[in-house]
Amino acid sequence: MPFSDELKNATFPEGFAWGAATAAYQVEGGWNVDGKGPSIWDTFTHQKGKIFQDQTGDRACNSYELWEEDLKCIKQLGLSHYRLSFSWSRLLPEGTACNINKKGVAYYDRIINDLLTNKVTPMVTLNHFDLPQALEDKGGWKNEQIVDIFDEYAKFCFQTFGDRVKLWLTLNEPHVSANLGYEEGIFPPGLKEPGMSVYQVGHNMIKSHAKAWHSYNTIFRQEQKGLVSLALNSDWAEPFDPSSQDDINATDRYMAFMLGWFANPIFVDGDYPAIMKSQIKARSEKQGFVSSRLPEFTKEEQNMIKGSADFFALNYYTSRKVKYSKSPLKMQSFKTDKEAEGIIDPSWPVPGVAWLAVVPWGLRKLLEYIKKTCNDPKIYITENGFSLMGPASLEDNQRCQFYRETLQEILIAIHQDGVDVRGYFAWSLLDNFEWACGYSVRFGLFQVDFENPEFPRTMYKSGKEYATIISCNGFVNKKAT
Ligand code: PNW
Repeated sequence: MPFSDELKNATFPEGFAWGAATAAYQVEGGWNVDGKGPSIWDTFTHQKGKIFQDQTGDRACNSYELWEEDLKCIKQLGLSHYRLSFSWSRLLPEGTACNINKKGVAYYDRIINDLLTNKVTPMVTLNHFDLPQALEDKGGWKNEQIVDIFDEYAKFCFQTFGDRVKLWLTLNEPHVSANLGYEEGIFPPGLKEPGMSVYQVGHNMIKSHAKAWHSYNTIFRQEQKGLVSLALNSDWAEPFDPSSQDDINATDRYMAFMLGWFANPIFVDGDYPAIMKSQIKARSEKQGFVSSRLPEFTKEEQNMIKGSADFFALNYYTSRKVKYSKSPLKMQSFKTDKEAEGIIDPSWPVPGVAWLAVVPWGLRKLLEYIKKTCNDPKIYITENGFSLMGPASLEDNQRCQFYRETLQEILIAIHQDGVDVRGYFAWSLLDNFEWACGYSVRFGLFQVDFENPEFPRTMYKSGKEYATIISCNGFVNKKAT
């Protein structure tokens, strides 16, 4: 997309949130110290053959001990906001409020207070993939009891930290946890139960989110005056062959199965997208199931879920060209239910991790799509980033260009398309433990030297680029490069 002359001097709206994001398991380390209970990621990474070179987050960036170093990074960038997640089992080692770990509370108190002292607004994710192992032992996200247990945890956090934290996300990327954890088995709990658990888990996650939102709304909102949502990831998708009706329909399904699965219940009408319901129902029936493999919400649940978010939190990384892929009925899986295949256009660069084709303009299109399909919500982009294979050079020129182009697309979305974008969080503040890829993939604005026991942080060139954009609230003072 050309960045037109009239927008050359455009700036971001006043009060735009300039952030960077991390997640507890990916940065903290300190996996078994000071009373922390294990999470499913501790269990998973301690098994052989699950993660690149059997790496673990046992130490990660050691942010548990080096928080002050992270704070320095945040200040160097000039961030107005910082997104972190709480380790549920650091706060509640068994997952429930029967046992509260005071040292865990003190750790997050300290982070929150330091941020506020430095005029940085915290945004906190209650659960970013790392479910307490004690809860997994009781069935985890597959067991409906998780809805009440998550609500108890959320209330504990609102009660304990809500006097200072005003931006909350309940869950991170339910699409990713359900698919990678229960369908493909490459994230914990490592199950491969195609076309079944993925929907049950998604269902329980939606209800967990909605119940926690209602607790906030009825018990805490009046006093604390914060906002609560959940972070949804989505690709932008376009038909592979724009003249093929099959590809056009497949693209609709691709978006419905990725974004609509969660966005439609919460932001539209309390229920799954119609095309998702009909597709899974028809295939389930023909496979001999008495009812759809996609669970149904009761009317009461629909009413509880509809409208249970105060803003839209979007994680955007990549785009796809979508082809219709007819799947034999006997094949039962999330992918074959969707009957749509996402393809990376050969002209799109893939500099780091294999799924991440760099398509900055896809973000503008996706923002417009969300504006249209989700009732024009306030949108925070809670993750967006560029990966390199590690260790990566400090001269990360491609990543500099990526941040410039992406932020220009957001400016166009705001000024030309009228999308209500309130903030942007780069993924990530630091190079960190990139889940199944371990430390082989680097997303940071700061490089971390994992070989050095002090885990020194050094700003990449892209960090300087981002800091300059933040200080200008756009590109105004930027000389042509
Ligand atoms: C998101 N995939 O996860 C997460 O929210 C971050 O924790 C993560 O580091 C970031 O994106 C970069 O990966 C994803 O395999 C994990 O498609 C895996 C996938 C997508 C997103």
